[in-house]
Amino acid sequence: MQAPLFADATPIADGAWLLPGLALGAAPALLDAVAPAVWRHYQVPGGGRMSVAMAALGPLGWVADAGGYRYSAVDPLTGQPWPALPAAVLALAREAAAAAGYPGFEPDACLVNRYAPGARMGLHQDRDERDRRWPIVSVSLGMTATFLWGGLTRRAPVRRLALHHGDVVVWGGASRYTYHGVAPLAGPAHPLLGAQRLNFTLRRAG
Ligand code: MD6
Ligand code: FE
Repeated sequence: MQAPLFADATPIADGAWLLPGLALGAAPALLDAVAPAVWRHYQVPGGGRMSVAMAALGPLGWVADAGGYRYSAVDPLTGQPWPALPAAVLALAREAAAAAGYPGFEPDACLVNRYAPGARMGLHQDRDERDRRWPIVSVSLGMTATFLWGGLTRRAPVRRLALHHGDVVVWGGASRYTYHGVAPLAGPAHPLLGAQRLNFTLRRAG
């Protein structure tokens, strides 16, 4: 692993870094950016609905429908483009990616997940993006979550990692297809955001 460019950078696995508090400065811009978001609970192939509410920002948004999962330039719910990714958020994504060893990252999609207490995300891989060489930059705001970090197969052992308000995780390289999820949200409300957690994942999808 290379010498980190961010003093508090903590290695998680090969290609994956935790950058504690790196997003604190960009939090107001992130909250402004999602203010106009239209939230929805996507249906999953099994027939149920996700407990996490989702929205998207930027040129491409991740959507789930009867045809599966894909990226779309328009919101199927509104027929409109997704709200824009503000410059401050793009700057944060570039800074985080560079700090983790991925210079030149230009995200074109940001999936936003909103968790109420009890909401969770099952173990999954993120593999709908075209070019696996780009990492994913994940920003957490609000209540602390327990992130589940598995391995490259569904049955690999799972580590538990606390993600706090302002924390950034970057992963790519050998970790790009790691199985991961989020345990049911629990614990005290956040002083600023109340009883919820927001997670922003910035990606190069197209
Ligand atoms: C979440 N995050 O933290 C869910 N995926 O709410 C993800 O599923 C995720 O944080 C890929 C890369 C980073 C992530
Ligand atoms: Fe994911």
